[in-house]
Amino acid sequence: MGIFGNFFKRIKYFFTKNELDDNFYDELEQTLISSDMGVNTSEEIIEQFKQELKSRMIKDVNGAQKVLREILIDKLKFEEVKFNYPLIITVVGVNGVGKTTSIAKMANYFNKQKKSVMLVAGDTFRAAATEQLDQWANRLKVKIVKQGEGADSASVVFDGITSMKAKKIDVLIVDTAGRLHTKSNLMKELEKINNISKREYPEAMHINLIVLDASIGQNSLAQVQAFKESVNIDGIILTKLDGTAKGGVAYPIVKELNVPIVFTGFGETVNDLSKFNVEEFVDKILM
Ligand SMILES: Nc1nc2c(ncn2[C@@H]2O[C@H](COP(=O)(O)OP(=O)(O)OP(=O)(O)O)[C@@H](O)[C@H]2O)c(=O)[nH]1
Ligand SMILES: [Mg+2]
Repeated sequence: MGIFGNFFKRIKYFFTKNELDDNFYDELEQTLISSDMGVNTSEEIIEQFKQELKSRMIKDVNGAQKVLREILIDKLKFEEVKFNYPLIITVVGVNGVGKTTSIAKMANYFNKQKKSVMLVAGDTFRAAATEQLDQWANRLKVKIVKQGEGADSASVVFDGITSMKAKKIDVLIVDTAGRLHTKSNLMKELEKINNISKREYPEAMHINLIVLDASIGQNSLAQVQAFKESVNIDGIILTKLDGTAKGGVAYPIVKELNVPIVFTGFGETVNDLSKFNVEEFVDKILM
């Protein structure tokens, strides 16, 4: 199975098999819904699609496909996130979505751009979390700042920033715990991490990226809403697009957060990460 297999094949197939008749829109809507776009977003896209076809007097399937492409691109399009250095990325998201793996992938990504990287083991909730990040740091030969299980994660971040400044590191990437059953504690912890980062290094660029597992579809939306209430989210890392994910969930997520997808993840190795490119993403759907 290639990247984003299911969703893309289905929409391509849809355009090769259908004429622009009465059933066309209903069936397209069903196709969008079954791609994890959700009912509201699918309806909205179909409405806009109909209006565009009408106002531009497009009556052929090829022309229609191009219009749908434009709409799908437009909905995920943002000005490119430009990284400034020193850069501090705090990675948030619930349990198991791929935070730690994405951090390793980003460390590799920035290393390839000739930027120095340091990791912060801010998930102090369990010992294994620090060990896991430590293993990645060793494998990638990047520096790591850690304390261990039960430590105050904001204090690990404080250490990280102190060390980042002393060693003139370009990119600090902070891992965080993701347990929602301690939601209010978790959110307070994230707030504290954010405050300390900004206070200790106001000249740096600070961003919070939320990691979302595309393979769980609409459930990602509930996670987004929970985080959005408490932390400022600057961008999205959409992971596990290599599995059974259909990719359409990107649409309601981006609409809810109104921030761009910055990276996509599509596997378990450090190279399975791309800077998000909206045209490429949509062309896998349609072309
Ligand atoms: N197929 C696939 N697997 C992934 C991807 N990203 C992460 N994983 C796997 O998902 C599992 C969880 O990844 P982690 O990075 O540990 O997730 P986490 O969010 O840090 O989890 P916690 O620390 O427990 O909250 C691991 O088995 C990863 O190898 C991806 O893009 N594709
Ligand atoms: Mg983790």
